[in-house]
Amino acid sequence: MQQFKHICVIGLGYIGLPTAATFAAHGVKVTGVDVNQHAVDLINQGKVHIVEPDLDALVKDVVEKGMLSAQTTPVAADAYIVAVPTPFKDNHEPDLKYIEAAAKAIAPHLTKGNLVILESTSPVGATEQMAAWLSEARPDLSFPQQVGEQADILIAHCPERVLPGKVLQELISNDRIIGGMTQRCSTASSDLYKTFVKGSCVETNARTAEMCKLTENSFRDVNIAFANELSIICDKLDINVWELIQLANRHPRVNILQPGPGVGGHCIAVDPWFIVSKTPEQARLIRTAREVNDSKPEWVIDQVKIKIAEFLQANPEKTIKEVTVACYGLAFKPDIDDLRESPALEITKKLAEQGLNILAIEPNIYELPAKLLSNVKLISLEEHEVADIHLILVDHKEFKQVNLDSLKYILDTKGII
Ligand code: SAJ
Repeated sequence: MQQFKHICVIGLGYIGLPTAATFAAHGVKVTGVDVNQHAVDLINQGKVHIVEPDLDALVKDVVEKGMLSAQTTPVAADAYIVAVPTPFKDNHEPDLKYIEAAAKAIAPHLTKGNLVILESTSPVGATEQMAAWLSEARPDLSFPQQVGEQADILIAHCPERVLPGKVLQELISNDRIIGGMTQRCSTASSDLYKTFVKGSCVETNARTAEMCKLTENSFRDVNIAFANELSIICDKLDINVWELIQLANRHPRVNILQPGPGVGGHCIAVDPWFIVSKTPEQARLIRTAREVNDSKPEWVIDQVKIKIAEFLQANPEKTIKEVTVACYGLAFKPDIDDLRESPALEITKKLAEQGLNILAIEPNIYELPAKLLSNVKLISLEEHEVADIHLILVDHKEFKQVNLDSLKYILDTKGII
């Protein structure tokens, strides 16, 4: 079994930092690398720049023990883990510029026997591309794409699959897909992850590992799209979609997910496009699911307009400028403070742009993001009754604890009432 005493984790975001801290807590010395100087400084003080349960205490502990330190450039190490973002460009084509930059930063430090693992969610072929960038920069070393098992440098794709909000638990308990470019690459990667992974380390090749991660998130996206489409159909047919799904799910082989205001976050709304961009002709269902989920916020906004019209008809003394809409939740999913790619935030912003008075109720944040206009005011849940229209966008636990049933003009996109 290969021993890894010192590793370098490139990218200290939502995945890289928890991974770095977990290795450090299990006896591996970790140098964390990030281009964000502010994040590096905070980590070196034992603090964190992202919100994830228990991460702050873990980082503090491993930094104090001298097992984790951060800097802006890589160093020589036994293994490198690349956990940088893989966004898409305007045309939904994956953008590998951060992987390229990471490969170029690692390359000068590589020595024979090193392992380089790509953890970032990536389109099929990205690991081979990373290997090509590394070999271009280091013609003195051999790589798996050139000499197979004899390579000086071992390369694998081991996608992260942890759920935001449960990252520290799932890092340890989930099975890990290990996609080595050769068997030796897979064996070395399994050895590394077995430092802390309690689930199985399941070995395959790099391309299958890439596709596996994309498949998992596309599976969820397609299933959420089904639920979202059902909710629109049910609205037309005057059927309660929540009751319908509950009833259908009583069938032993049916398990429909929940509709909502759209799909947010930086994974499920992004990763399916990596399949579509490689195989546009074939990935018809996957593309349609993305389109269904992406169009849901507009449908919600149309529903709000209908509710406002009803309200104004019943309250002719009011003008549209005087109508107040309370938006319950801004985060991209329940019980977190993460507003990135959030359909709830997008809907709130678009309603505000139409000149409506918006009251945002988001128990997980203390100030509104700058991109919301001044006609949006953050209020506490206790003050909710001042609003005319009530729009539930996120099923935060706090919202389930108050009685909203008696409110007259209410739109519940999450089925909490
Ligand atoms: N959503 C629904 N209905 C549902 C479930 C979710 O509308 O029934 C919405 C949520 O509100 C949210 C979005 O989907 O806006 C995504 O939330 P999520 O909880 O399904 O997933 P993420 O994005 O937080 O994390 C996913 C996970 N993937 C799968 O469950 C297959 C996680 O395991 C991955 O590691 C993560 O993506 C990632 O990093 O790729």
